[in-house]
Amino acid sequence: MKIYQFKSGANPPRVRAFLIEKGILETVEFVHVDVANGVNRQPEFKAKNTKGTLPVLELDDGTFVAESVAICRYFEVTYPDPPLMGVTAKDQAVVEMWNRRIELGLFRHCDDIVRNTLEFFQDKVIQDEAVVRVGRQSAKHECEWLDAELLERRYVAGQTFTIADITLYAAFFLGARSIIGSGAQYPNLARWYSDVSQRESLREFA
Ligand SMILES: N[C@@H](CCC(=O)N[C@@H](CS)C(=O)NCC(=O)O)C(=O)O
Repeated sequence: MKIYQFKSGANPPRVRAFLIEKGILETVEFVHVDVANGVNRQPEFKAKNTKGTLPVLELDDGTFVAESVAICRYFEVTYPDPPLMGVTAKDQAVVEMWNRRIELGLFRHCDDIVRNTLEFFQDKVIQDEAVVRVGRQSAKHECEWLDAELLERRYVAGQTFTIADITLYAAFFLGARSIIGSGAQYPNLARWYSDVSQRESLREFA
């Protein structure tokens, strides 16, 4: 079993953090792909994932699985303990709801800002200042909403740490950290961030 990845970025560390939380990082062989030199955009890599993105899981039967959450799902089913995606039908639905809300909300807005501002993406996407403006405004609204949501919960989806916390941490890595600033305006989000930052798994975001 292999995972094609690179050290930085926001998505490969989501999967590594998930594997560390499960205590199974060592069961996987990591293959480094030279994204800086566009190796992921060349035919050899695109034969594994036509989107050219990372991470990609290669199973022993030759199946390729892209998309961080899909890769995490594979490991959740094959190594159920500790659960990071809920156990009962209700818990699984609640965790998925929160993970999607974070991924389609704050994470996406922060990702939009990064892709539309960094020089690295200049020849890869059409950069648009309007997307950055809307992204900043939307990210701020998401932070306000999440701050209220976290008033009575330790973690994003309830009282236990789940994949939704890893996704929110990835959004912080992408830029939400600078949006909440000192945290004075977002005390619950700041408390959540300082709490989860203690976890060894999240040091993968660097
Ligand atoms: N939705 C995908 C996104 C994957 C993605 O965009 N990965 C980035 C790294 S964070 C990538 O491969 N970037 C290199 C490129 O687009 O050339 C996931 O959840 O894994």
